[in-house]
Amino acid sequence: MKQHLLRAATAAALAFLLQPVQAMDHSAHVAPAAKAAGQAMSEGTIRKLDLSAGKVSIAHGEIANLKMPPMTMTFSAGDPAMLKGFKEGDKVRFRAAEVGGKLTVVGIEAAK
Ligand SMILES: [Cu+2]
Repeated sequence: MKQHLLRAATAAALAFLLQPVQAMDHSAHVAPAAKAAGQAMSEGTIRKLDLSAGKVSIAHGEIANLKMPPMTMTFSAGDPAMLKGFKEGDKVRFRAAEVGGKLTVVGIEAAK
């Protein structure tokens, strides 16, 4: 029985190793819309969250598309619902853009 389980595990490991490389490329699942448009994500840490106001303060690294150096600042959320599930101190990857003259987070995800 043990021998049988071991053989099954080995087969599974082999099958995993033999997968095409793209199948293991998890980045394909990250913000497909942003990726498709060639839009870079920025990195940061959430400092403050205000779901009712739809605002988020982020200590962010360089935001290339906005030509912005690293700083801590407050963004509007394109959709306040996108802030749900995040908390202060969370490391995130996000897409910021100027929307109607306001610096806005248009996409956000947890950073690993
Ligand atoms: Cu900034």
